[in-house]
Order: sequence, then structure tokens, then C-alpha cells
Amino acid sequence: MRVFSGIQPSGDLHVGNYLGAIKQWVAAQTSDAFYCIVDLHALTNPVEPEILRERTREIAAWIVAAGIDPDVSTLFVQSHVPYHAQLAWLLECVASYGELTRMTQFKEKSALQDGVRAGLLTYPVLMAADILLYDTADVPVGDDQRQHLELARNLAERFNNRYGETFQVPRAVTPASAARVMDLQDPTRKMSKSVASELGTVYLDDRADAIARKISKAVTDTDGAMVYDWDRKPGLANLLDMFAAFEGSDPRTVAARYQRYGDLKRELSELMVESLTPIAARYRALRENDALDDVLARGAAKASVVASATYARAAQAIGLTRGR
Ligand code: ATP
Ligand code: LTN
Repeated sequence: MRVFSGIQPSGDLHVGNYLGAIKQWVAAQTSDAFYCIVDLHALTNPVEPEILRERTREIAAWIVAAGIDPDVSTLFVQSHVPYHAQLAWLLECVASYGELTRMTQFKEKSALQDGVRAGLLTYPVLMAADILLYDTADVPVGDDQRQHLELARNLAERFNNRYGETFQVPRAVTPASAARVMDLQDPTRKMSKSVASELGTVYLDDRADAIARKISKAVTDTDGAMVYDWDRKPGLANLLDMFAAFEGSDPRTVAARYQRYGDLKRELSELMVESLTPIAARYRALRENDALDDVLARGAAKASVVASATYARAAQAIGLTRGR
């Protein structure tokens, strides 16, 4: 079963990225899995060229450190495979302006910026191209990407109806717990790479003492009842969800084991440190050697074989090239 997912080199990775996406990628890893560092997507926000270059390599190292074996799955950088941008154009001529302006993420992000880039509007179409190029069945992502996945499905179906059967229609796969990890200081806002919230975000690179401090200061509530309830107690629910995701259990089972928030927080930080420390150690070792450039070049070559065939099919269907 073909699996595809992507992550933007738009900042430092946090536990939301890990639990929502990368941990699932590792679980879904086979020779049929394609994992992509979507550098073209990162251009939707202002970024210095040197920083973008550096972050792209950092993210590649984190993904390998977290357990993606590039000899098993295909790990590559989006811009190294030109078909992503090419297919995105064809799909932009299938998507409507109205449906793109209705995307929640576009509405939220564009409201925070001046001089919004056109790419921020068309970004979900590029994401659809990423997915459709690989005849993808499953897309492991966090909950915030569900709407974008729905668009990818709609574009695939519309293209197929208009031009003949060309694309596999993909589906989103989200984890049972921690599909939406919230900011520790403001549990109504998702933990994010590109919004600075130092105390609210646990980075994969955080040392043990920083993790413990952030978890102990996480906003909860004052009634003290150990109940898993996102509507009434989002701060606590967020902690229980992360606990369950790291432990591989269920948030209600975790809640039943604790009486006091302080005990829960202490054991959650221990569990996080235990899970994240070996990943951070492997990350630091990987950053010290240059083997990753080769890994990414091999990944792009493997990805291009699949992407070029799908692109050729789409170009033929839409009337750009001759039929066979
Ligand atoms: P940005 O803040 O720049 O939009 P991000 O932190 O949301 O970045 P992305 O690169 O957009 O990260 O997302 C990579 C993957 O991580 C996606 O599958 C996304 O759904 C998932 N993800 C991101 N944030 C969270 C979160 N807070 N909880 C769960 N999953 C998340
Ligand atoms: N838009 C996604 C990143 C992304 C992606 C993809 C995820 C780009 N292309 C393809 C899954 C499949 C985000 O997390 N912001």
C-alpha cells in the first residue's frame, strides 16, 4: 500500500510534528513509503535562503534519527523532483479560486500577515500534487491537514471525471491520540513550528530539564479533577493525549491511573525524555557527517521514476502530449 507524507522545513520540529506525523511515518514504513521534505511549501512565508537550506538538511536528519531508514522508505526533497511544481500547475487549473479561499489554514495564516504571497493561497494544490504524483493510498498527517486532504481527494476525482481515470484517490490517516497537540501555554491553539511560543512548545531538541520545566508549567485548570474532557479541560486533555501517544495507550486509561496533576506531569516529562533523548542523540550524530546529501540524492532519483510516470499520464490526459 503506497504511503506518502510531507513536512515543511519551516522551523524546529516539536512533539506535535513527532506525534502527529513522524511517529506514524515510522510505523507505516515499508519500501512503498515516500517521505518528502517540502521545501517549496516553505517559500510561502518569508525565509532567508541560507536558513531554508540549513533547515532542509536538519529536517532530513531528524526524520532519519526518528527511525525512517532511507534504505527502506524513500526520503527526498520536494524541489529535487520537478514534477511536483509541474503537476501543481495542471491542478491549479482544476481547482477553483473559491475553494482555495475557503481553506481554514489560508484564512488563519493570511489574517496574520501583510503582503500575503499567492503561494499561500495555492499551497494546498501543490500539496495535492505531492500526494497524487505517487498514486498514494494513505497519507499519515496531523488533524490540521484533514481539510487539505479533502481538497486533494476532490481534485483527484474532478480530474478523473473530466479527463479520464488518472489519479488514485488518497485518504488521510490520523493517529488515535495526539492528532492535534496543543500549545502548552494556550491549549486552544495548536503547537506550531512557525509561531514562536517558547514555553508552549516542546522541541525535539529540548534537553531533559527544559522538557520538565515546560510540562510542569503547562496550563491546566483549577478544579483538580482528573477527567479527559477536551471541551471543559483542554490543557489536561492535551497532556493525557500526549501521554497516551508516547505510551501507546488510551488517554482515559492514563487519567484513571493518576490523582494529582503534578504526578501526571512529572511522569509525562520522564516518558518524553525517555522517548526523545535517543532520537536527539542520533540527530546530533547525523548532523556531524555528510552522508545525508547522498541519501537525499538517491531518494530524489527513486521518487522521480514514479513521479515522472504519473505526470506523463496527467499531461496526456489533459491534452498536453499525444495519446499513445
Ligand atoms: P507550521 O506551523 O509552519 O504550519 P507545523 O508545525 O504545523 O508548521 P507542518 O510542516 O505544517 O508543521 O506539519 C508537518 C506535519 O506535522 C503534518 O502532518 C501536520 O499535520 C503535523 N503537525 C503539525 N503540528 C501538529 C500538532 N500541533 N499536532 C499534531 N500534528 C501536527
Ligand atoms: N501541508 C502540510 C505539509 C505537506 C504535506 C504534503 C503533508 C505538504 N505536502 C503531502 C502530507 C502530504 C503541512 O503539514 N503543513
